[in-house]
Amino acid sequence: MDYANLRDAYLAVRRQSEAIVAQLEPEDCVVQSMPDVSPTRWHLAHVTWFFETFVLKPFLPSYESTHPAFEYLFNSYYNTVGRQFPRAQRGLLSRPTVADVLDYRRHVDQHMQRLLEDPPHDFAEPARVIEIGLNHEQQHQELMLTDIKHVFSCNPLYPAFQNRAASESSTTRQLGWQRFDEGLYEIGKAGDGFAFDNESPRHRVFVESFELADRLVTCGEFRKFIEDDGYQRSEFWLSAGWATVQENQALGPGPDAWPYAMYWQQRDEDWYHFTLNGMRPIDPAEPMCHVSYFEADAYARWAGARLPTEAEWEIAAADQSLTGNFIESGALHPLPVAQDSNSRQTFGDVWEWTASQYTAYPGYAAADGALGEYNGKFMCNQFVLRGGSCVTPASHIRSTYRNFFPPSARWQFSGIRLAK
Ligand code: AVJ
Ligand code: FE
Repeated sequence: MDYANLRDAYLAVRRQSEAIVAQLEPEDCVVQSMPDVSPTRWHLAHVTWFFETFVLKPFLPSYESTHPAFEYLFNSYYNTVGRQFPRAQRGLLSRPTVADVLDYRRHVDQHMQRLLEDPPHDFAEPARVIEIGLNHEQQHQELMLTDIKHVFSCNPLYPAFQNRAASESSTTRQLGWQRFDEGLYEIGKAGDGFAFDNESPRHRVFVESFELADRLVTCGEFRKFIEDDGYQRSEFWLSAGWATVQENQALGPGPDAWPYAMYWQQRDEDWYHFTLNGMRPIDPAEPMCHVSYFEADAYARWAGARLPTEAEWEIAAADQSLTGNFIESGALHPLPVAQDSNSRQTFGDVWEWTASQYTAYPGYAAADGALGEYNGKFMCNQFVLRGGSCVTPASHIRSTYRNFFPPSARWQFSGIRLAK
């Protein structure tokens, strides 16, 4: 990426975050509805802190921080930088205000523009970090939408983030299977475009022959699992998943209530779910969303199939075009695949749980210093998800991209593709 493009990219990504916030009221931006959720205001400040901490402080000698306390408040998890304000208490802060944080963004943007418009001779290292910072802000754009959905879902007024009309209840293709031969394949970062460190190094994997579903599991299909008492039958569940179902059943109604799928509600005979477009009837043809790894895995076992490994997923994705229902479509919700479409829904719509633990690729080493804490230290007790979702920016995703969450997490836009 040349530096003029980097400047344009910087401004575009920063404006995109502000466009999301423009649809919210300040009161929306300060709520933390559960420990996993961060207030919008925190996201806006944290991505700004990233540029201040990792670009301006080391690479722009004239830079002066206007709010030294932000180093502590908006540090997410970088022990190399210093101590952090506790994650679960981010919603306790009424100050700095949303307006203060927007001022902080402008201050950092001005200095970033100074650096980008008049880059010093040895700009390679700051440019590399700025590129990480832009990809980082895109990750937080997805998290802002994911988190505000949870915040709104806790409010009995069920506020809508936007008001996109729902598609008419539709039909989808019969599920088909695509077969892949056994063999030695390569996965991981290829070429010189941006990738996170956890996608490297590219390496060989041997896979047995397998079959992959040619579309995502739908809400209608998942509903059959519910109606077949899937949440009451331990035979489908991993032990840790079964324990999670039991614990959460005690919580009663609300977005965190299991047994039913997250954000689902039954009213009389009809099913509704909460979306970024408000409460809507569930279209049985649309992709199932907001399932945990445990639910995805139990569903797959009930369906007589399994989840794909990340290698299988990437092998199948390698020749697919990088198109799909991303944030830019404006739906902010997974969409059904039409009867006559040959899309496999590989990219966009929902993140697809894989059966692969999130671990280091052979030969992986985290970078030295604070940015080495970005991905590597989370390689324990999480599973890999692939493909991006309807709240992922299109330019953020690629076939080698590895997202990761703990197996009980279900507030992400996460869904199911079957393999066998
Ligand atoms: C890759 C989505 C799990 O949410 O912590 C944000 C993304 N990394 N800031 C996360 C991330 C640093 C990360 N996930
Ligand atoms: Fe972050």
